[in-house]
Amino acid sequence: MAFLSSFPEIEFSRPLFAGILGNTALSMVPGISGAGSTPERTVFTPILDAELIVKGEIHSMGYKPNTPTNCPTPAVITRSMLQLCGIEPVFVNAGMFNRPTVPCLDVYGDAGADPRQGDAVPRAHAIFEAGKRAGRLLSGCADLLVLGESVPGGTTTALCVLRALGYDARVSSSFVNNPVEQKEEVCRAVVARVRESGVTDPLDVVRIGGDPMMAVAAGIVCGFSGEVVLAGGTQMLSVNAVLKGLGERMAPLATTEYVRADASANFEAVAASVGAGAWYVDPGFDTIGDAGLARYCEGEVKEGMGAGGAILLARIMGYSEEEIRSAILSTVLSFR
Ligand code: AAM
Repeated sequence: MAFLSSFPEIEFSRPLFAGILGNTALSMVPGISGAGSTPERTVFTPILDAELIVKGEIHSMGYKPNTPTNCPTPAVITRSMLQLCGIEPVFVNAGMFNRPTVPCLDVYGDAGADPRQGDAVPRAHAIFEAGKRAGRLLSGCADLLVLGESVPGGTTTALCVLRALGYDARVSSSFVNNPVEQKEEVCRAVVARVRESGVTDPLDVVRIGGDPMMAVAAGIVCGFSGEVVLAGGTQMLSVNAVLKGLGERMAPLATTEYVRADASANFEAVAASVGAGAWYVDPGFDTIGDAGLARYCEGEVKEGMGAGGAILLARIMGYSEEEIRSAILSTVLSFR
């Protein structure tokens, strides 16, 4: 594939990147998420991803937000692109178990609970409204908002919400071998609870079986006055599905070729049935010169922390494919 599936015709003068940080208790269930070196550590990955992007290194904890096989976090890619573009990112704390280590806009949400045991996001409606306010606030700073996420376990909650909203979705994974059966087990429980309760409001579906990022991201898209690009894979599809169900505007998606090519998921088909446009970036990690990034092409990590959208942003700001590739490589090497 070409570096970009097509070149976006977006007019903007003041771009901004925002990363939404959130937790779901599901990421601590062994086998669900590879977005961290152990299941227990996955809950810190959003905090460490943000710290890495802001500071270029990690001081607060003695480990990196890499995968169990030490494949580099996609936050390294996001960091390199924001440095290249000279963009100071903003982070939004949608709801986490622990306090972040960099300044964040805070909607005072809670970490998502295990949706098999009760409501995952009891205050979904309230944090959606707070997200709207955050979106209005950011409208004063930018006319283009690239919105990423870091929510380990978030592909499982995305599956729950997409299915409960009626989409024939299969979601991606941070692992090469997608733990499909484990995700289906969670999804069956959520869909059954949604059906029993008879809810139809998409924010009620997020309340029952989603994660805090979804409600906050949907709110930000509603509140922001300029263009928004949802930077992410199947998790950001679930945000568009929520927006569509609410009758609100959707945002085009930007993700990597590695998500599109994931045969265990059906990103393109779901994007088409939701009715959202998508751009795909293929930074050619197989030939970039780093063994960890090369594993993205085999299906490890694939995307995250808005990495695909950050690459797209650098490209539409005028940086060449080679400038982008060499910036990514040098950041990854300095983070080893
Ligand atoms: C975010 N940080 C990451 C990472 N992500 N660090 C390492 N690997 C990743 N894949 P799953 O549902 O399998 O946990 O995948 C979703 C997570 O993977 C999200 O946090 C996403 O941003 C990405």
